Amino acid sequence: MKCRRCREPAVIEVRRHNAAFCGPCFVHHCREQVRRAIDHFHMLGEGERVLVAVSGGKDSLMAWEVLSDLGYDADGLYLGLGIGEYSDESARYARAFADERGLKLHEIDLPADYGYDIPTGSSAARRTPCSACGLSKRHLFNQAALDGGYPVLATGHNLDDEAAVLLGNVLRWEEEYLGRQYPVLPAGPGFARKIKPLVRLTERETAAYCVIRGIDYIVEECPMAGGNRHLGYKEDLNALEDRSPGSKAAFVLRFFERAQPRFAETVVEEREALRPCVTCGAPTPAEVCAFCRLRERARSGASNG
Ligand code: Q46
Ligand code: ZN
Repeated sequence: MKCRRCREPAVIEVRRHNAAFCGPCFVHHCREQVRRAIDHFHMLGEGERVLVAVSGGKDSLMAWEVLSDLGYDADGLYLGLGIGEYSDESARYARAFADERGLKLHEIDLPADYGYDIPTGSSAARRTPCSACGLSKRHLFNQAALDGGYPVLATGHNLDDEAAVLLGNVLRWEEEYLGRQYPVLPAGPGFARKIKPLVRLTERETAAYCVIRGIDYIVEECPMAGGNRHLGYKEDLNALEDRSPGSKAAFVLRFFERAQPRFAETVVEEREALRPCVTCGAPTPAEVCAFCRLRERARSGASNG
């Protein structure tokens, strides 16, 4: 197998592109996929400041590196979720990555700064861990971007993540969620722009990128991920992809082109109906936002229990 670009021996095959690459050409290929996503979806202006939410995992660290390499002014944000040793270890990877490259990493610690962790918060609020976690992340990432003067927040969601979420949304025809599923969500009052620059790359590709680039990342899954139905969808989609390479990318990228705009109106209507949370000022359809309600229940649950 020879590299498509330079004809040297290849180290990775990418079946959906009908191509194989050597290490350096694969890195080039990945950067090009990110650049294409940024251009196509108008994610970023030239040299724009961007805050990258990093978990210590392969995707977010890769996103941070590639955005920096492409010339964007990218700082990192690590959110400590208080999930025992898993959180301690993922923080070490995020810090080591930033230190080695002289990049700026902001940190928020959920237990120290907000008085709860994901395991106790989710049980006190009677939410699944991933639901409490997702809500906390969305709120705090957005707030950190606004407070830090970053117009844009980037996350490391890859093609497999988007495909699994899309499958879940389509299986139930969740119109609101389908309307919100897009690689860029515009800024608005109380909202930074959100972008997903890795949307054209699969998990296998982001892992290979990190190995080739020598990026150390946390390999263990989050211990609270059990029961997360998206993991099952990823396996199903990989079985499909094995039988017909390219179907995963077609499913997601054609959804963005052809179907998502039909659902997008609900998002605009939703945003127009929001008002500031009386506690924290974040946009919300209720008097008190879902994050403040979670935090309150989690803190009273923690002090009672
Ligand atoms: S960190 Fe949080 Fe994930 Fe752990 S609790 Fe679920 S959502 S699985 S990306
Ligand atoms: Zn609030």
